[in-house]
Amino acid sequence: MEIKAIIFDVDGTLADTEDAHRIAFNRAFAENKLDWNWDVALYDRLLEVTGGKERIRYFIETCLPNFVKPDDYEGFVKNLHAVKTGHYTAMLRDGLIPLRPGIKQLIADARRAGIMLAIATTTSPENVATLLEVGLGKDWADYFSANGCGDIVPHKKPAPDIYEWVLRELKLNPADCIAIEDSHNGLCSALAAGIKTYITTNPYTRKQDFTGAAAVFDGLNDLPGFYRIIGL
Ligand code: XBP
Ligand code: MG
Repeated sequence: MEIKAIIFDVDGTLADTEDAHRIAFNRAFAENKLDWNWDVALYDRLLEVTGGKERIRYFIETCLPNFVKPDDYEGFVKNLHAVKTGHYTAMLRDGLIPLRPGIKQLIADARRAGIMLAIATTTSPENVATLLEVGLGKDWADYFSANGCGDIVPHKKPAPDIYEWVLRELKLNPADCIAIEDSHNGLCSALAAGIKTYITTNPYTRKQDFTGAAAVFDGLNDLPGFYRIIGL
């Protein structure tokens, strides 16, 4: 197989972001005078649902049976999530969330080899832009031929929508691409779009089910080894 494009998940794959997301959610709750606290164990469970707004709704539905929803419930969730995004991007701008080892080199090597790069994530365009501007530099967007983020598709991962959107943008068949993911939901999404998928685990996803993955790594520290396995 000749790899024409590498499609990257963002959260957990390009950077270990989930704890920063968790802290940002907690700051948004405190700022909105809500006595909610998502600790690591609870967040681990809430990660079953992708997307920040969807995760807040899931928490309310499953953990707060007595919560009285405000009249504008959608607006309430949207506002809470916007405040969370503000806290999260501030942490990114403060340089608290570096790219994972090997990522910058992999991107440079792929570009040199003429392989297209793309993003397929459930997180917001704002979060992706801030992470990659800090991690790769101001011209980061020039590196990516498709940038699939957040709410541009109706169904988030594990649905295949975001990967299908990226494939349309790239004008490539699934067989021309590989995906790099960190989670079960991400794997299901990429596989459902027909894309061969490699996993790099992180502390939140290490014990998840990766049946169907082409290979599972605990990181990309050993890039030559990774290239051998993926056939580059
Ligand atoms: C990541 C997510 C995201 C982040 C929060 O999933 O589920 O929801 O946790 O980001 P993936 P937002 O890595 O599979 O894309 O709050 O911006 O949604
Ligand atoms: Mg992920």
